[in-house]
Amino acid sequence: MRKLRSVPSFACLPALALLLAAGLSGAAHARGYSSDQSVVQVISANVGGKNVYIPSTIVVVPDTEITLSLFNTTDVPHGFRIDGLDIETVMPPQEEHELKLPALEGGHVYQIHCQLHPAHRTGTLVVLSAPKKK
Ligand SMILES: [Cu+2]
Repeated sequence: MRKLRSVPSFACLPALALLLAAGLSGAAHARGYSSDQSVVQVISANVGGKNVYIPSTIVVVPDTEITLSLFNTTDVPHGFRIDGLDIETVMPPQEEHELKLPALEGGHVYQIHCQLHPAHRTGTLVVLSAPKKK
């Protein structure tokens, strides 16, 4: 039987290099990529009889002010509350609504929920860890 050797995989290096270039330098990007994360779009929707946030996990970079563009696709108001930040808003039905987030410290995860209807499905806000300084 042939013995398998553990060989480091270098296949992911080009992708990693692209991510580092995009995330750290803010310089030119390959077509279709952007480092602009100033606005994140989220919708509140009813899927299969359950109210959900789409995306249910929002990922943002640290130390950067972010605007959430919230669109409530349903016919009733829904809440959007981030307990750990003591931030909340009410999204009017069928309307787009902006919520500004302050610059957040990296490496934290926050739960998002509808304060008007606690039974609704929750979301998560993930603030990425800051890149290590050289
Ligand atoms: Cu709700």
